[in-house]
Amino acid sequence: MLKKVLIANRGEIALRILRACKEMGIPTVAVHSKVDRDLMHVRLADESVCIGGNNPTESYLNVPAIISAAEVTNAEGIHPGYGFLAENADFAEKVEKSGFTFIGPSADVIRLMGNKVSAIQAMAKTGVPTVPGSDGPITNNQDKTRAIASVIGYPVIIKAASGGGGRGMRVVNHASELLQAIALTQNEAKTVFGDKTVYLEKFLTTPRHVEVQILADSHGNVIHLGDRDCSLQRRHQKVIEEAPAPNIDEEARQKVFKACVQACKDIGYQGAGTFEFLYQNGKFYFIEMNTRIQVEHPVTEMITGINIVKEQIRIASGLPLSVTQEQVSFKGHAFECRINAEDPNTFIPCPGLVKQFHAPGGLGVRVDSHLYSGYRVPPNYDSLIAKLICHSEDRNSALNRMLNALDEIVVDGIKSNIPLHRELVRNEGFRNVDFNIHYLEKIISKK
Ligand code: MV4
Repeated sequence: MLKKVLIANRGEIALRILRACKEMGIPTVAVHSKVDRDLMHVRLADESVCIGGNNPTESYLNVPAIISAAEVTNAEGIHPGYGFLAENADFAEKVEKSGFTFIGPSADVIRLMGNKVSAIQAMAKTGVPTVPGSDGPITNNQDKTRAIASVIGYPVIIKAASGGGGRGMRVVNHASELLQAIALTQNEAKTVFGDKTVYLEKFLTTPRHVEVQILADSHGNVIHLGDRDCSLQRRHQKVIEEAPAPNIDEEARQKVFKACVQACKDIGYQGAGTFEFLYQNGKFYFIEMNTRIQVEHPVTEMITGINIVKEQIRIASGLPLSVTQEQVSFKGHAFECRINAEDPNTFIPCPGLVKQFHAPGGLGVRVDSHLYSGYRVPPNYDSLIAKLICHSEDRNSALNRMLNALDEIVVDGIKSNIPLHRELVRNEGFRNVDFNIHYLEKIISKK
């Protein structure tokens, strides 16, 4: 087992990782920016190092500072959490070259998945269903590009190979707009990512976002932990997630689980990973793979009883997964509400002093949060302050449990999106699983 783990992140996920380490008896190192010295996990860690200023580039993105902190504290593993350096292949490589263990997949696999064109090609090759598209980068051959789009049929979507998570995309409704849209997306991609490569896909108009969690160890064992629905989102920020994804065609689902497991074996995946799909008319279409622990992993933990962060640490330590696929069972239904420090109507971030924090409780209620009464939410980072997770035997009772928990929770002193969650959990379309990726933005625009 890793002898000491450095947590290269902040907020709730840093605390989540710290808790896993403590349960496993692994000493921890917290690294933090100046303003983050009062974070909950910094207080609880065995050691802490201030690695720089409040701007993320000076601290949580500061690779030499993080590696130096690992050196002076004699850490063995480095957990990147999500965001920041979590999917930075160069960071993973530098961590390993400096003699530490990156808690995540190899730099090569991160790189393969970071380029969306190579990711899709790798997936298509192993039998994961993909979106009909250009099967590679768009070339300079404009006649060929026009032909591809017209065979696929409009609308199509142009995406940057170095994009992902909703950055660098453009929908094209008519052939007359195709070439200009490609040129615009290429220019933006060049500016934002330093890579003008773009590709083309059929644009699915009303899909749901369904993703599959997998775990793969260094002994060739690969398992899936089922799926999650993350369709309720605004501007590519997820707001409520659930597991399992409701109303999914069971045959298509089992087939896609198998394909994801096989894909991990074929590409030599190691660690926790998520396959992102669009799901429409009973079919799955792969769009991207995430090579990190995800914000919404707790809903999967609640229905499987498997501690995904502990499995990540076991895998990085060279140990086998603690369970086989046959030992994984799915029980009940779970939701996660992302509580953000923001205005519930305008979505403008609202950092500041949390005068009072009260966490809800009871059977099947989980709160992943670094908040405490008297904590000041700094303005420098993302506005996620708590994840409220409720589990129960079925979807409806889990929603009712969430309603209670949302009534109990108190975050005083700053604005939060708790009022929005109270509304969403009562929303008829949401309760009836009558939604897609556009549903939340439609609700908001009607208010
Ligand atoms: C799409 C799509 C429709 N058709 N691709 C947005 C984020 C990035 N991960 C991929 N995205 C999309 N790709 C095709 N071929 C619609 C989206 C999309 C979306 C996807 C998942 C969750 C929310 C979304 C919101 C808007 C658009």
